[in-house]
Formats: sequence, structure tokens, C-alpha cells
Amino acid sequence: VVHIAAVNKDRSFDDYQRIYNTIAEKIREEDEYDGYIGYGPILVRLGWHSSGTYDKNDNTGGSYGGTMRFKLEQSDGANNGLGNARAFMEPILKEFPWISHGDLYTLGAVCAVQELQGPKVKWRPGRVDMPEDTTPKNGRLPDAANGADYVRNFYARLNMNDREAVALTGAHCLGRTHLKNSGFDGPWGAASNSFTNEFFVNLLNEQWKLQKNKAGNMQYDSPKGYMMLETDYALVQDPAYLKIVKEFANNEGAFFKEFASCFQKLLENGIDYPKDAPTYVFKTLDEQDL
Ligand code: CCH
Repeated sequence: VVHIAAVNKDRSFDDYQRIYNTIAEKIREEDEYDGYIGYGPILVRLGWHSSGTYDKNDNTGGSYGGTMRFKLEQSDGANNGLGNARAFMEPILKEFPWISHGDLYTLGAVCAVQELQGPKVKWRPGRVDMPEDTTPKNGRLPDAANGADYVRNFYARLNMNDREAVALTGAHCLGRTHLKNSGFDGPWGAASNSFTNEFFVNLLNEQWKLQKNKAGNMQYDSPKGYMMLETDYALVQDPAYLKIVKEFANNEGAFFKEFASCFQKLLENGIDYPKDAPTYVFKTLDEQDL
């Protein structure tokens, strides 16, 4: 399967920055969502789940076709709760009907990372909506009830090495788990709507205890009320992962740099960009005094 980015010559950086600003302003306005966490974290999850179906072995899945707009993909149990993020995007699609679903979902994730004080993430347009029969089968997103070997294998399918796997998981500084969505309960830390290296600091410094939650699933809990999935905790159980966790806990700049590059890679997996395709770095609302 080959997915070639289609660059829309009628659209410029300003057109995409306008969409960025519209999403960013809506995040700012609707700040009461999910106990005042806001929509940032779930927009990051929408972009990641749109991309996380990629399989490097046959180049299927990924963000290109925008197949997250179809019931088949939405009904994957791993996507429970993302209806709120898609509903957030509905009026944006109405206002900018020329953007593809894949471009919108990935741009939304980049916008959320940046507006929540994370690193600048380069973004390229050109994803094209594809028909329903190209939707990947359910079951390609990760299952949290697993250890380091599973995590390493999972990220290998996305063409990600150990350092990239650890950096990507650091997005769990954002948001929280919800019993009604995933059967897990609680946030990973205190600052659920700002992008920091707190996930790694908490992994190393909290007193973690593996226990069964109200839904009967195993998770690590700390006295402060934070949680870790088993796949998160695997990052301190495996010696190669642990080394990287320590680096990112001690050096937020190193985490930001790695996250910016592997998040772009995640969102672009499986897409061929023509040589003349533009790369955009969006300005935050703050930088525009908006
Ligand atoms: Fe994640 N994630 N994630 N995750 N995730 C959940 C929530 C978020 C796994 C499982 C879960 C990444 C990797 C993994 C976010 C970003 C990323 C939830 C709770 C589970 C379960 C969902 C709920 O209950 O609402 C597993 C397993 C992996 C594999 O290692 C990666 C990679 C990213 C992004 C780069 C974000 C953000 C959330 C919070 C969403 C919210 O609504 O607050």
C-alpha cells in the first residue's frame, strides 16, 4: 500500500494556522470539560489513535485515510470515549470543510500539545480521506495489561525504537483514565492539562502498589491518588527503558526534543511526501498575542 501526500496548492500556511487558532480558542473556551482538564488531552489521544493503527509490515492503517470517521474504527473498544473529541471537531469541520479528516485529527493533536506548553511539533498537510473498506480491523491499538516485551513489540510495529517508545508514553502526563471508557481509574499526575516530564518523575518517585480497581482490572496506584497502567510501569521494570526514563525525568529538554520528533513521525507513519511538500510550525495563541 502506498499513501502519497496530496498537497493542496490553493492552501497556504495561513489557512492551516487559522484552523489551529480555531481549535486552540475552542480548547480555551470550553475549559470546564472533564473536571476542568479541558479538551487538550483527549485531542492528543484522538490524533494518536488515528495514527496508532499503522503496521510497518504492509504500510496499512495510520492517519492518512481518516478512517477514524467510520463506525468500524470508532467501535474498537480502545477508542471508547473518543466520541467527545470527534464531537469537539464537528464544528471545525463545518467551518473548514476543505480539510481532510486525517489532517484535522493530527493537526488537533499538534495544537493541543503546543497549547498545553509542550514542544513545537512540525506538521505536514496532505492526508486524503479514503473509503470505508480501507479501515483497519479492530485490535491494533495497545492493550494496557502487558509488560515490557509486549510494549517493545507493539512499538516496533509502528517503527519506533526504545527511546521513541518511552518518549511517546510520556504523553500520559496529560489527561486521565476513566472507568467508563477503559476500565482504568485516575490521573497519572497532578498537572493533567500541562505538557511536562511529570510522568517520568512520578514513575521514579511515587510509591507504587499493584492492585485491582473497581472494574476488576490491575493498575498501579500511589498514595497521592496517581495511577500507572501496567504498560507504563513496564518502563521502570525493563533496564533499557529505565535508563531512558531516568534521563527524561532529569532532563525535560531531552524529553521535549525526542517527543517532538517521534510524535511527528507517529502522525506521518505510512505517508510519502513529495519533495516540494511544505512543513509547517504553528504559532501558539500566546505567541500571536491572541
Ligand atoms: Fe494512552 N491511554 N496509552 N497514550 N493516552 C489512555 C489515555 C490517554 C495506553 C492506554 C491508555 C499512548 C500510549 C498508550 C494518551 C496519549 C497516549 C487510557 C485511558 C488508556 C487505557 C482512556 C480513558 O479511560 O479515557 C497504552 C496501553 C499505551 C501504550 O503504550 C501514547 C503513545 C499517547 C500519545 C502520544 C492521552 C493524552 C490520554 C488521556 C486522554 C484523556 O481523555 O484524558
